Amino acid sequence: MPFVRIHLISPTHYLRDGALHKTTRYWTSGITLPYLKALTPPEHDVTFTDELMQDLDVDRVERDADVVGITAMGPQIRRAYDLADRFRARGKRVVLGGTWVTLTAEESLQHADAVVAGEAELVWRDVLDDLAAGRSRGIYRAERWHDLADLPRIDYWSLPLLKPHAFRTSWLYRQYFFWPIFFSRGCPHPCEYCAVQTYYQRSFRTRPTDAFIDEIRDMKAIGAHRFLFLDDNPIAHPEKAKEMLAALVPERVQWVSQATINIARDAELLDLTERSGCRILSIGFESISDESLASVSKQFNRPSRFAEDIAKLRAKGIQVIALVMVGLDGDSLETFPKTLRWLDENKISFLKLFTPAPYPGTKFHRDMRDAGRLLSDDWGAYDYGSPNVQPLNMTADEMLDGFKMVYSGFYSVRSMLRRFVPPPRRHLLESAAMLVANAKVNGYLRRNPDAWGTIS
Ligand code: B12
Ligand code: SF4
Repeated sequence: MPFVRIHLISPTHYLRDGALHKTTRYWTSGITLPYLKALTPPEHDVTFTDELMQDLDVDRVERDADVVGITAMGPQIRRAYDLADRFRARGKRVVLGGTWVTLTAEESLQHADAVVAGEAELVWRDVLDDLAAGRSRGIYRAERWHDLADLPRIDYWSLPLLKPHAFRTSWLYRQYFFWPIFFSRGCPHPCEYCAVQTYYQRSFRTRPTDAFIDEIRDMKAIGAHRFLFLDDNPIAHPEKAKEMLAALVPERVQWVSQATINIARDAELLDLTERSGCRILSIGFESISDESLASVSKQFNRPSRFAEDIAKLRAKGIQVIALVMVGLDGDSLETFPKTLRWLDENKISFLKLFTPAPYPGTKFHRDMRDAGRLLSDDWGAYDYGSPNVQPLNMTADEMLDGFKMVYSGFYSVRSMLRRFVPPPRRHLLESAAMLVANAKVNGYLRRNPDAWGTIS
């Protein structure tokens, strides 16, 4: 096959004034671009740009690339389509892939020569072969899920968010940076708004424990000791998770992840979670209303047990980041102050607040469309702070006012004092880092009132 020059792009999203959103603030580093590069047959040349942190040199891509590969999440899709259209108009062959694209494959193909729907592992080589030969099958979807064995290693130093020099020279930066890795893919739960379970069709797989631990050791060898699991729910198969965590204990690392609250409900799992070095968990509580949870099929979450579960996590020295949605069908105007009180009382360390985001392809999107409750079809507005769905028990403006009240209330100095004083006795440094993160969001929200929906 002829040699192909590929440029991969993770675009950013447009701000309301049309400017491009930029940040270096995120501590959540993805691996999509370095991973796709590692997956590419070695005869090709691959470069990439993560536009969230770096500027895209459009002229250089037009000059130097044959194929442009673009991924996108959430509202980034609008920028992804714009870039795809532009590069195609300049004669480049364009491939689109990723979560959003997978769930809108036909639409995405209108902007690309090829679309990878689902995982790239088993089809990427074919896509490149076809494009190099001047043909395309359109939508490429692997016939089965990859078994997650023998995965390629990424070049860790090329992570877009990482500042290699700072990592090598600054103790503070080394404490702050989390190295991304994943143990599992998918999630078997039925939450109807969730793009992850839709993309993976509720399947769930884990990597072989040995291979996962090998990678942890390789990363430790370059100085990594704090890890970010990119998994959406690594404990979905508790016995597999226990096997992996038990193997992680002797590695003496620290890690953070997303997980369901079920992690607090299995004593052995929770014990291993603590002993293997877990410091922070992002938990999708979603709502303190049973009715709201039922409206999106997330009844496995039980608000009546949340306080007890959070207390168990805090007793293990684990900081809890709460993911919460406001404006669901069981919510009323009273839900907002109640939610803020609940967050304060349970001493939640950090909050990611969402208005319902009906991502295309999900059941939630179909239901809202069929009920005539979608307020926008501009994908660029599909972030977590816009009124994309007509709420049932309030107006869209009331939902947004409540959203802002909870967000700014949570990041107010008063709430920070209630949540962090007195601090938990264990892992004081982690609490201090969380407090600083809260203070930064406080400042960020005041400076960027339009960016609330994409704080991640
Ligand atoms: C890390 C991460 C981030 C980081 C990214 C930092 C960075 N740029 O490095 C941060 C925190 C910034 C982030 C932000 C957001 N994120 Co995010 N993020 C993730 C996360 C946890 C991991 C991504 C990753 O590295 N995965 C590992 C790689 C290997 O897997 P992958 O990306 O799926 O890629 C595979 C395939 O999909 C495919 N593929 C993917 N792209 C492409 C492209 C091409 C050309 C090809 C051929 C193949 C291909 O090939 C890969 C191998 O099989 C995912 C969840 C997840 N578990 O994947 C959510 C996820 C992608 N994020 C999501 C969302 C919604 C967002 C936000 C929009 C949320 C918000 N607040 O509004 C923001 C966007 C902010 C913005 N500026 O626009 C959603 C996407 C849903 C959707 N329908 O689009 C996900 C799935 C989370 C979720 N639970 O819903 N995110
Ligand atoms: S538990 Fe989380 S990842 Fe799993 S389906 Fe529900 S929202 Fe999605």
